Formats: sequence, structure tokens, C-alpha cells
Amino acid sequence: MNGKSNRSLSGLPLDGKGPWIMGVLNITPDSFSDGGKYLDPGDALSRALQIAQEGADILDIGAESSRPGAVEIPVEKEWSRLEPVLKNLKGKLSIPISIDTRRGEVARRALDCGAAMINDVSGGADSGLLQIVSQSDCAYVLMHRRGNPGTMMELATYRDVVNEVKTELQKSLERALEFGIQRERICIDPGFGFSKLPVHNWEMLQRLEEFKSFGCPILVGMSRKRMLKEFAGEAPERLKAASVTAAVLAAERGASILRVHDVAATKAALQTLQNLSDNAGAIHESPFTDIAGNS
Ligand code: HH2
Repeated sequence: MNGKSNRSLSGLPLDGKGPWIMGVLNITPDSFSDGGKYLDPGDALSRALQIAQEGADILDIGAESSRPGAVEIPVEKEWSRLEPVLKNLKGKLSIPISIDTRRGEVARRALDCGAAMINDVSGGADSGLLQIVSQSDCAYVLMHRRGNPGTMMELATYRDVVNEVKTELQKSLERALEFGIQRERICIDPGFGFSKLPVHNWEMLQRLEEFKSFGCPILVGMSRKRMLKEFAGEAPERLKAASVTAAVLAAERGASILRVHDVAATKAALQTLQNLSDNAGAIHESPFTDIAGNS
């Protein structure tokens, strides 16, 4: 595959064969894609096992929506959604669990329940969370966004989105390092759709390789987002096709972790890409290829 970036992330038991697939499980009533579907802990458990069975390398569980305009919920509400699911999953899942949270207290309890990664969409806004992560050995996703769900779309003003996001991510990264979180545990994420208009998202995808300069694995989450809905529409099959294509393009440009809802389809697409690069030489040298290039 082209554009390989850093494929190791300490804190997670993953092989070095990325890109890895992070399957999304939202146990919220209001997430933009799967909101309300997995509120029942039994349904959440079934979906988690299905995500692993479809070939995900990581399961990302979110209990508070972060979409633009989402209503913030209290810590205890977030934990009351997570706790039964984490307890149900104990000993049943073959892949590591990531928790999509911006709060230190939720991160602390989730790590105690066996989570291996903290996915922080606030980019380290809660110093309590940075403290908790620094005291553990978990992997940490540092995502870029400006503001919060209420304000972030007003802040989507950039002259050069890639350079500005990189500068702001660099500041957040330095803060995380100052808290004692080792670089080898950190994965960066440009934050597609978070304080970005579709035009910004497309530019970030086009220039994704520029984010390799951090020397950290890059996580990309474009699955089912507005940037894709704008031209693919809301019909599930079309949105799935657009999401899988976006994941493949990100992998080609160096993403190490792809955060997706459609795990099986993304897995098949990545395997196709991998087969193509593994067999590129063999195809070229095939004795069955005739002079016109047909086999
Ligand atoms: N996107 C969403 C949530 N968490 N985490 C990372 N690291 N990167 C992302 O792009 C990202 C994320 C939003 O998607 P979703 O979970 O489907 O919706 P919601 O936030 O409404 O629950």
C-alpha cells in the first residue's frame, strides 16, 4: 500500500500490519448515525461481538454524542451507559476496547474496567483526562477540534486548513507530552467534521500525508459524515459505498487507523488494496499475460 505511516502504537496489542479498523459502537440516543440503536446493554453486547467478528481490530465505544449541536450530558449519565456494557463485555471480546470520551473521570473508570485506549475528541481539553492517561499505559487518540459541539461549526474558518490544524494539534501534542504521556502511545487525528466544513474535510483528505510529519499513527474518521452525505445522499447503500471509498483513500494516504461503522465492507476493501500491493510484481510478471496485456 502507498503512503505508509507509523504502524506501531504502544498500549494496544495490534500487529504491525495496519491499517487497523476501529469499529464504532455508539450507546447514545442521539449519535448522528447509530443513535438509539444500541441503548439496551444486550443489543450493545451483540453489536460489539459482531463488530469483532466482522474483522475490526479495535472497538470504539461512545456514550456521549459529539456531533455539532449535541447536548452535553453529566459524567454519571455517560458512565451509566458505559458501565453495564463494559461489564457485559468482560472476557468476551477478542479485540481491545477504546472509549470515546473527553472526561478524566469516565476514562479512569473505563480503564479500570479493562479499556486499552482513550479516544479524546476534545484534544486534551480536560487536564484531568491527560493526568489519568499519563498514569496508565493505555493508547491515546488526540483529535483536533475547535470549541465544543455548540460552538465548533462557528469556528470552522481557515485560510490553510491543513497548516492551521497541524499547528493546533502540535500545541495539544506538546501539552499531552508535558503531562507525561509518551509519544509512542499517541495517535493523532485531524478531526474530520469537527469544526470543519466539507471543503476543509476534502482538503485534509487530499493532503493527509502532511500529517505524517508528527511521526505518530494517524486516525481518520469520515464514516457516514456530512462531507459524504452531501453528494452520496442518505440512502444507506450509497452512504456505505462512499464511506468505504473514503476509508480506502485515507489508507492510501497513510492513515493507520480507520474509524468506521461498516466494518465488514471496509475490511474487504482494505484486503483488496493489500492484495493488489502484495501481488503487484507477480501480476506484472505473469506468464499468462499476453502481448496485449490480457490474461
Ligand atoms: N468522529 C465521531 C466520534 N468520535 N473520534 C475520533 N477519533 N475521530 C472521529 O472522526 C470521530 C470520533 C463522530 O461520529 P459518530 O461516533 O458516528 O457520531 P456521534 O459523535 O454523534 O456519536
